[in-house]
Amino acid sequence: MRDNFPRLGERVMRRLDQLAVDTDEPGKITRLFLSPSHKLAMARVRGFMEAAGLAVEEDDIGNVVGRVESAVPDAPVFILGSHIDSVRDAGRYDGGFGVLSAIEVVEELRRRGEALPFSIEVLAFGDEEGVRFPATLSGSRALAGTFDFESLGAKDENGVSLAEALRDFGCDIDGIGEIARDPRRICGYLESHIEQGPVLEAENLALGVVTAIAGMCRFNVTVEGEAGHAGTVPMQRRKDPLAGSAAMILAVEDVARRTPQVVATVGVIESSPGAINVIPAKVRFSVDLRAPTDQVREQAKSKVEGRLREIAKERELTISFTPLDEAKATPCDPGLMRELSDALARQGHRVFTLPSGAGHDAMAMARLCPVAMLFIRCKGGVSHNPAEAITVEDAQAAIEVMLDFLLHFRPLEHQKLENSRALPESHGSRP
Ligand code: HGY
Ligand code: MN
Ligand code: MN
Repeated sequence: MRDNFPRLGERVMRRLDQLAVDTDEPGKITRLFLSPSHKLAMARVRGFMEAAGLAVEEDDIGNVVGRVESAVPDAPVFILGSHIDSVRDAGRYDGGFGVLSAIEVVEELRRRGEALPFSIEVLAFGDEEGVRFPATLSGSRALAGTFDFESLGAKDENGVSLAEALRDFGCDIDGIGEIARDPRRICGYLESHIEQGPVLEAENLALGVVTAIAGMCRFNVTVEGEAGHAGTVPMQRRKDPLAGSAAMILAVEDVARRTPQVVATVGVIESSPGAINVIPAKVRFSVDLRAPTDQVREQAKSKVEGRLREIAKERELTISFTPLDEAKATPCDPGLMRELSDALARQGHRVFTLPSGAGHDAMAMARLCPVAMLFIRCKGGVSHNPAEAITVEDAQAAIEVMLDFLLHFRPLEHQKLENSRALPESHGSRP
């Protein structure tokens, strides 16, 4: 931490501790999309943005948008940000760090009276994780103009549809289409985020530049058999979907273990009717499958499906697959990567690049504008876990690098209003 630099990292850490209080599960951090704690977190982030001198709005998909105008007329916009929703029993840095560090950077630019040739928007996206509803990245997809309107009908575990939840939250779903940004006006997106992996720590580095974000697909597998009495049906005559699912889950793991760079996770399983003395009738489990390239991921997915169908056939079970969400592998912009690497070097860091196995809002934003990500080391690479941890020194270093990046960034001529990039198509029809 440099002597002549304000200790912004300390305030970010304090604010992240405050944000951690906005939870739907006291004692844990669980902040799902459009939940009461999401509303609390939006109000808290709005307060931080207003204190930093940003003009703040809340849009109709549950994002908080802070904006500071450039003095240059018709200046393009550079977007910073990340997400404020969390997984269940989460850590306190995933997403929130990117939002609060961006607010610190903008406040410091204003404190110094820096006049930049672009306006800045800071986004606190409300739905990156996709834990409550099947879709993910709803907030950033709305900005990119790729929001899937058909996802409005999808329901959460309580049978509440996304459309109902948005209305209950005070959002106007007819306004979602207006959120899309004009790609001709956006000159870039930079997201700072914890690495959620062990690489930077192993390299003894605080920060790294992301090269690409792994693509992912999520789907449910429903296995149906024959319910029966646990005491009377002989083992050889059973069509047990839970025992079958156990074999299938091991097959998912086996395919991923045998396929380089592929990861696959079964995170949720439900069995019905769910009685201790009843052979289950039906089981549903989730699969989250990722790979650095879409081709490898699609090959692995069809291998998994083939293995599961074989097991179902052997055990006389019926099986069906329900796609939930997909996000394509996303390369970061080489030009922004180079600028971010230069900022790291100027700030005295060894330049290190690495891919992201985790998904991020930058995947959606890449459909709108060039994107870059700055990773910050996290202890043991642990994330999606309350043990997630970063240091104040690394938080400070990230803020200094982001500031340096913005002070040196100059939107390419072609990114101003002359840019002829077509507006991205938006998914699906209105409900
Ligand atoms: O699942 C992910 O990779 C991200 O945390 N949403
Ligand atoms: Mn995240
Ligand atoms: Mn996450």
